[in-house]
Amino acid sequence: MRVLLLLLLPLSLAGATWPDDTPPDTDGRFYSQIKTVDPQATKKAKALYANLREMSSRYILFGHQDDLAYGVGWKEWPETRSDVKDVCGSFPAVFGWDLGKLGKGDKNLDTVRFTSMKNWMLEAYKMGGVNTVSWHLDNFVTDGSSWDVGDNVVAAILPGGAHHEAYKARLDVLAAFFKSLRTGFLFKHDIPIVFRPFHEHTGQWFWWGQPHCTPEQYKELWRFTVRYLRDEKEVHNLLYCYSTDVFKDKAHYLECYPGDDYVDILGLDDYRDVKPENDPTELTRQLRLLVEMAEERGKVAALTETGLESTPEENWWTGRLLRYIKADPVATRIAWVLVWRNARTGHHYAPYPGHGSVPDFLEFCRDPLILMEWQLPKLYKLDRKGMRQAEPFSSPKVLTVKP
Ligand code: BMA
Repeated sequence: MRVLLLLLLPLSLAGATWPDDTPPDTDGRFYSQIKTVDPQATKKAKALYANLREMSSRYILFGHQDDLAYGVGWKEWPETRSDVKDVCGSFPAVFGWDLGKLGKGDKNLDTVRFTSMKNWMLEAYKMGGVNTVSWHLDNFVTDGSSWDVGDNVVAAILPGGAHHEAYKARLDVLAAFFKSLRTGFLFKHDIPIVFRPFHEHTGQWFWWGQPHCTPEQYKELWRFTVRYLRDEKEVHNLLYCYSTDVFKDKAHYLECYPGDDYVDILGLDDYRDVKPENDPTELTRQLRLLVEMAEERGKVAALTETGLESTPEENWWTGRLLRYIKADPVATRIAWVLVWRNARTGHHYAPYPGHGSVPDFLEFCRDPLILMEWQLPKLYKLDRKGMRQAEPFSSPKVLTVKP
C-alpha cells in the first residue's frame, strides 16, 4: 500500500548576515568574509561552508554512506537508486564516499568503482546535496589495510620518512580525482567536497590512530596533507573535516587538532553511545562539547558517522538518535548526521523497504529539524545581502512513501 504523506516544510532560515557596515566584495557578495582553510577555496565551496554554518542552528541534514552505489539486495542499479529514497521518497541530503584504494585499482575497499563514484558524486551535487569523502588509506609500510596498525606508518610517510615519496604520489592521485569532479556546460567548475581524512584517531584501530603515532606526528601529517593538496596541487574545492571517535573531554578531542588554520569542520564518529546497552547521554554530552568547540572557532560541527548495525531497535531513529541529539539545544546545532553503508541485511545502517525500523525512520524524516535532499535550499549560492541563497526551500510537495 502506498501512503501519501504531506510534509509541512520548515520555514525560512534565520537572516543572519554580516554587520550592516561590512563592505561587500565587488560582485556585491561577501565571499571574502568567509574564512576557510583554503583562502582560495572556490566560491561554491565557500558558499557551502557559510550555508552549513548558517543552517546548523536550525536544521540537521541527513546523510548516508555509499547511498547511490548499492543497498541491501542491489548494486549498480541502472537507474539512480537509494535505499533511503526507496523508504522515504527522498534521497539523503549528504552523501558519504570513501577513497580507500584510490590509485591501487579501479574499485574502493568496498568495491565501489571509482568511475561510477565520480558520476554519483556529480549527481548528488546536481541534486543540491553535499558530498563528503573519507579515506581508508592502506598501510604504506606493509601494504596492508588501514586496520594494519604496526610499523609506525605515520612517521614513515612524513617528510624525511622512508615512504614519504610514496605518500606524495598517492596525494597526487587524490588531487587528480578531486580536480576531475567537474561539471557545468559553458562554465565548468569543480564541485565542493568535504574531505575527512585520518578519521577516528582517538581509537586504536587505524594506523593513524592513537597510540600508533604521537599527537605531533598526527598534526604534522594533517598539515602536510593540507598544504600539499592546497598549495602544491592547487586543489581548491575542499573543505577540511577533522573527526575523532568518542572522546573524554575537550582536551582529548583537541589533542591531535592541527589548528584552526587547518580545519573547517569539527566532526565526531560515534557508534558506541547509540547502542541500546550504552549510556545515550554520552552522545549528547560529546555533541554539546563538539558544537561549543566549533562555535568558539566560528566553525561547523557534524556527527560525521553513526548508526546501529542492522538497527534491531525499531524506534532507534527517534527514540535514541534524535532524542539524544535533541536532549540539549546546543548539541542540536550540528550541521549533519551521517549513517554508514547498507552492505547487506547483517550490515546496514539506513533502513531499506520492509525493514522493521521504517515507520520510525519516517517519523525521523518528518521531524522539522531533519532535512532530506528534497528540502534543501541552494547550498552552493549566496544572496547579495548575506550568507545564504535568498530562496531557502523548494515549494511544499507530496512525498510518496512505500511502506
Ligand atoms: C566498516 C565496515 C567495513 C568497511 C569499512 C569501510 O565500518 O562497513 O565493511 O569496509 O567500514 O567502509
